Amino acid sequence: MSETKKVIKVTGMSCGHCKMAVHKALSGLDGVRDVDVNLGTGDVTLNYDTDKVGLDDFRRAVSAAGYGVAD
Ligand SMILES: [Cu+2]
Repeated sequence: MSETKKVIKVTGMSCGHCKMAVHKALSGLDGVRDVDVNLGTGDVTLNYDTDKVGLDDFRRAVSAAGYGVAD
C-alpha cells in the first residue's frame, strides 16, 4: 500500500450541504482514508491509497454528487 496526499479543486459548492455531499461522496470510495473539504476555497485534501483509488475516481464521485473538479 502506498498512501499519498493530494489537493483537488472542487467547483460548485456554496453551502454546508454541498460540503457534506462532497465529503460523503469522496470518503465513501474504497482506499480513501481522510477527506478535508474547505468550503471557502473549494480545496479538498485527500489522503488515499494510490493502489486502490485515484484522480479519475475522485472526478467521477464528485460529478456524480453534482459538482465539478477543476484542473
Ligand atoms: Cu449547498
